[in-house]
Amino acid sequence: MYAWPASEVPALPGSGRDLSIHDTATGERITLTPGPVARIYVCGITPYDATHMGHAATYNAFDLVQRVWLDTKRQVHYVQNVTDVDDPLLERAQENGDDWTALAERETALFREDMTALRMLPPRHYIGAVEAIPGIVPLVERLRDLGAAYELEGDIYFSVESDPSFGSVSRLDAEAMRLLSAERGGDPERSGKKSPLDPMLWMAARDGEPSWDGGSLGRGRPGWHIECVAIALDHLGMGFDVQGGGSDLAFPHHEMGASHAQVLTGERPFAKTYVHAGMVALDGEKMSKSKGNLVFVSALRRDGVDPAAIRLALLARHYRSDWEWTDGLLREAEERLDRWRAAVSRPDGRSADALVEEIREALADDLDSPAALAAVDRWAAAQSATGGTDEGAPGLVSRAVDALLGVAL
Ligand code: 5CA
Ligand code: ZN
Repeated sequence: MYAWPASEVPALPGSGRDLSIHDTATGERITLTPGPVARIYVCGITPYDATHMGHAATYNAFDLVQRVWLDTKRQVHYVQNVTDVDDPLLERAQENGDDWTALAERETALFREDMTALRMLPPRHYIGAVEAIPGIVPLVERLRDLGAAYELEGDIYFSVESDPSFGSVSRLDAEAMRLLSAERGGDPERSGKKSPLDPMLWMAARDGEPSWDGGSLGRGRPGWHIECVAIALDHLGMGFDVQGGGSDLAFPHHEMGASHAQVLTGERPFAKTYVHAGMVALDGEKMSKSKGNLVFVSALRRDGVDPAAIRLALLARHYRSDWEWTDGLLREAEERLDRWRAAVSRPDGRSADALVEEIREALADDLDSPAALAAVDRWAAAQSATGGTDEGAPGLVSRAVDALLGVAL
């Protein structure tokens, strides 16, 4: 499907630094050294409700990864999916007496608008689960032929025991895996499975639910993890640079995806690095569609909030920490935006060459966006206190803030 329009990324003098980032699978910092074309897969939305600040924070983190890579003069091959058929989407449509395809299309359209307004760079390939089905079916058939998948009452499950490296993404113990599996879309209680953790690859058609021709699998619909594997393998291949998402995807989603792909291809790794953003909460609880404690990007935009201020509010928190959304954070971001805009609106100013390097250094250091904001704050404060005579400085700051932080001044 189509994605959304790209905002221009201004070129900056000199070159950026290689990104050092926390990798979930090793628990360590890794300096990423992709080839001339960096490859990244970021898990997309399940479109049954509007984009909330938690989603926006996660996509902001991976937008920064791209911007750091672009600043090192690499191209970026970015792929994102849309889980446009899955249980929560069908359940929500049923509750509201809505058509599930209309719901998915409406919420995906709103997501595109939100991403455009926030200046998130679009993926090169934006792929829906439904359109990926013809590519998913042969993968499930191959897993079955390899003895890594089995049938249970018409449904097809993946056997986690078929992957000797299962567990290497999240490094959780069996009990933690079991709890998270139950919480996040798995069915550890279903009897007849080889291991309680085994995830579904193909769900046989249920009455009243949409289903597709699955060839030798029979009619049905795809499981969640195989969806992202099929799309990533099709558009990026094995060994791509980064798989990203919120920390709630480390297990089971990214663990299972890595296992599926590794068993399918006999190669490792699926992604070279697994990067996870922290969870954004509201009133002490993780913001989630199922709990309903949400602040929507589109609602703020409707209230007249400048999307650049929303983006600055996201940047004020480190991507890896869990944090709480507050109205105060948005007010601080609006004030910061005003200060920065006043500082760049002057015809000349304090030299900004060192500032560009400070922003680059902060982002290369595990995407330390709060440190990058602090550096711009210092420049803006000095600019309004004493000024300067560098005619290129305000323009350079605008371009750097746009190129590296996605904020249009
Ligand atoms: N469609 C799947 C991924 S294939 C999915 O998880 N969709 S989602 O709509 O539930 O989430 C989209 C992205 O937002 C995921 O990366 C998820 O980890 C992230 N996310 C969801 N809730 C939050 C939150 N409260 N804070 C930060 N990130 C979040
Ligand atoms: Zn995914």
